[in-house]
Amino acid sequence: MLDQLTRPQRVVQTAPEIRVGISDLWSFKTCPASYHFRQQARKTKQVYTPAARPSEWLGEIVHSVASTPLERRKAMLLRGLERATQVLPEAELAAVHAKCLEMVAYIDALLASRDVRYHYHLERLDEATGLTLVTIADALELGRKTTVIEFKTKEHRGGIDSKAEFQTMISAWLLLRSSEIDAVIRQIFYLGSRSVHTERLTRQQVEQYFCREVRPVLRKLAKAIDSRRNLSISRTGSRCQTCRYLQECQAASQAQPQANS
Ligand code: SF4
Ligand SMILES: [Mn+2]
Repeated sequence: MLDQLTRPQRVVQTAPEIRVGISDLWSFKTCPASYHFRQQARKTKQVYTPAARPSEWLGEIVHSVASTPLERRKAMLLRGLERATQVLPEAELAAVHAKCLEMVAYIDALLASRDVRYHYHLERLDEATGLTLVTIADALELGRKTTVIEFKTKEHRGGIDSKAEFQTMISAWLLLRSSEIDAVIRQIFYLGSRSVHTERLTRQQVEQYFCREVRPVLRKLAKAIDSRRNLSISRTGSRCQTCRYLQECQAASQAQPQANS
């Protein structure tokens, strides 16, 4: 008994919280190496500059301008275009400018009479894997019909693309886990084609999707982080053409010892 009382207490080490953004998770799901490069870029505080692709600039500028209060929008738009000047030719810059104004006007028209908060932060620990999921929804309408709103600058008609599906299901899961509501509406504004996908998701649908599509990826990621392995697996494919880590990835593969050499 005395021995028990006098024995030094074991210090319980609690593992540091691991926060995973939805885009990080998507990146790990599609190509673990891109997840790894993303983390590296974050650690070294590397500022990401979109490549010479007008579509990337358009996405970045539309998202920032739409969520800025009216009086500061012009400055925000100019700042985005100024950054783009370094890599985009003038004609493409003008097209980004025009399309951005058009897309933001479309978002405004759709959201004019709705009580919406932009850049809405959501997060929650997933007890099953010990990872904390974090995201910022493009916009959120609270109230009786809680709606997760996602802007996509691309063209898309009919249904929903797989990335938007993944993103919005996780946002819905985070919302449902933190509230009593029994359903969430998701709306994807495909700005390039001026089409809107609207769908009501019940708690059961969201839970089922999460268990089937999200938790297995979280488990794999938790294991990979824990063992410090499998984070360099590169899944080459058509996605490499638009991958922002293409240069780093090519450099890393050249540095790998070649078999039979
Ligand atoms: S370039 Fe391709 S293989 Fe390399 S990280 Fe990007 S997506 Fe993965
Ligand atoms: Mn978006």
